[in-house]
This record gives sequence, structure tokens and C-alpha cells, in this order.
Amino acid sequence: MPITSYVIALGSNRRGRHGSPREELRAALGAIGGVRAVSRLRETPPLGPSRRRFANAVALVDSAEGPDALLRRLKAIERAFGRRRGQRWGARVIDLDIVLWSGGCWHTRELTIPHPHYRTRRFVLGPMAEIVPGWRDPLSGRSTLPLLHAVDRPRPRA
Ligand code: A4P
Ligand code: MG
Repeated sequence: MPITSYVIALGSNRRGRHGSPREELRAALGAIGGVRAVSRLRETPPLGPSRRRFANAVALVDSAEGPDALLRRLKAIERAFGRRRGQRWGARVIDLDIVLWSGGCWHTRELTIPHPHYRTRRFVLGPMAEIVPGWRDPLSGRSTLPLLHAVDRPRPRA
């Protein structure tokens, strides 16, 4: 299978066996492998009900896997890192989301690419601006930087 590129968003707001949320992100990058570029790790205020701050980063990853196989592997990493079920939006040791891939759109029951919420999330778009500023959203045709600017300066449409 030809090499495929993926943009993966990483988040953590709970200590795990590797240590702090930042250390969990670094360990997850090692477990994922094939990392071609990684953004700065940053602390971000929680979106949603969780009160703990998150460590977030985005990585550009090369892989020979298709989207389904990569998602299965990312979920296995989440489990190995101690993420428990039923923690949706709660504190988690590691959350690994596929944001974009070089193949355009993908939609199955388990997986939607582009990630449905990335266009409005500064904690995803900010890191993406460092490593894939020009990557176009295949649905809207807008690239990372304009999407980030729209989140920073929301304007009602005329
Ligand atoms: N799924 C569908 N599409 C995708 C995709 N593109 N990538 C399915 C990954 N998974 C995808 O995800 C639930 C199911 O979505 C998966 O089983 C998969 O089949 P999950 O990771 O198990 O659950 P979750 O992460 O709790 O839900 P979700 O919807 O991914 O939550 P979010 O949107 O990731 O929000 N605030 C800050 N500052 N930083 C954060 O990182 N993260 C969240 C979680 C909330 N607030 C945050 C942050
Ligand atoms: Mg997730």
C-alpha cells in the first residue's frame, strides 16, 4: 500500500503511567511512530465540562495503513495508556483523533475524516498552523490558517 499522510490530534488532561499529560503525549507520539512533524506541546483550557486543563499537540504521520487500520491501532494505544470507557468528555490519559488524511474524505460508522469538529477548535487548529498551515479541508476548501483566523475573529456572515 502506498504511504499515506495523516494529521493526528493528541490530547491529555490526566496523569498516566508515563507521568504528566505532556509526558503522555510524548509517549503516545513514540507509540504511533512514523511522525514526520510535530507541533509544540501546549496547555489549553478545557472545552466542555471537564475542569482540568489539557495538554494538546498535533502530529503529521506517515503510515502504510488505511484509515480503519490506523483508527484500530490508535484505539489500542488509548487502551494501553489506561484510557477507560465511559469517559466521554471526561478526564482522559490520552485521546487520539484523526483530523485529516491525504486521501480526502472518509466516512464509515466508526470513523469520519475530516474530524467533524476540527474547524472550530483552536486547540487543534493552533498546532496545525505550525506544521500543516496550507492543508485544505476537502469539504470547505479552506486551509488551516484561514480556519484558525475565523475561530480567533468570528464574524457573522453578511
Ligand atoms: N470517530 C469518528 N471519527 C473519528 C476520527 N476522525 N478520529 C469515532 C477518531 N475517532 C473518530 O471517540 C468516540 C468515537 O468517535 C470513536 O470510538 C471513533 O469510532 P473517543 O475518542 O472514544 O471519545 P471522545 O474523544 O470522548 O469523543 P470525541 O467526540 O472524540 O471527543 P472530542 O471531540 O475528542 O473531545 N478541550 C481541550 N482544551 N483539549 C482537548 O483535547 N478534548 C475533548 C474531547 C473535549 N475538550 C477538550 C479536548
Ligand atoms: Mg477522540
